[in-house]
Amino acid sequence: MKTETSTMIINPFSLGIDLETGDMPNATNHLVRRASDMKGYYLNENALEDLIKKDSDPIHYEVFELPVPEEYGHLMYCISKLYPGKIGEEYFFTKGHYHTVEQTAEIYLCLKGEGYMVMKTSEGKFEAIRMERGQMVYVPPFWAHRSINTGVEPLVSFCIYPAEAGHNYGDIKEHGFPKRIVEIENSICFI
Ligand code: PAN
Ligand code: ZN
Repeated sequence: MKTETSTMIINPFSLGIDLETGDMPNATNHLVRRASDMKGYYLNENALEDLIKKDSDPIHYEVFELPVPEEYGHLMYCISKLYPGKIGEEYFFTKGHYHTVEQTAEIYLCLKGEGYMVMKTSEGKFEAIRMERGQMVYVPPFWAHRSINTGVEPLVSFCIYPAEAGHNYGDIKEHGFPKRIVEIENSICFI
């Protein structure tokens, strides 16, 4: 890990974020994940293929950021916007990841929508915390995390984490989380 002495000095700045919609007009980085980027993540592969064909590979979620140096001492921040919907019975979710620097935490402040943050550790612990407007979720160091939209509007969160954290998707792509969230007879169920 880099030390304080290698932290780049930059000028202070500010930017506007629409707290109702999550819009960040000055964002310069825009990460888009489409349905086709989610192959291998959902239980019902056929339902995902149908969605990709039927809706011309729709956007699944987006991340907006105005980046800072990815160094110890700086704080990265972004807006995460996860659209509503289901693949089969399973609610839309983000890929989910561990931070590459595992001893880095993250704060999610939910601005819009409703859902859950599911989290796990490599020792087998699992947690699911409800997300709704005004609710903050603290993801401690060492916890992999994925947000899941169980509502009918986009699930929008403002995220802050140490800028050197990095993203490690490998374990989640292969093993997922201990529980999935599905709709059964109009109820949200963990399976
Ligand atoms: C978030 C996530 C964002 C997209 O900014 O990166 O919600 O999810 P995936 O990265 O799992 O595709 C975050 O947790 N950053 O560390
Ligand atoms: Zn993260």
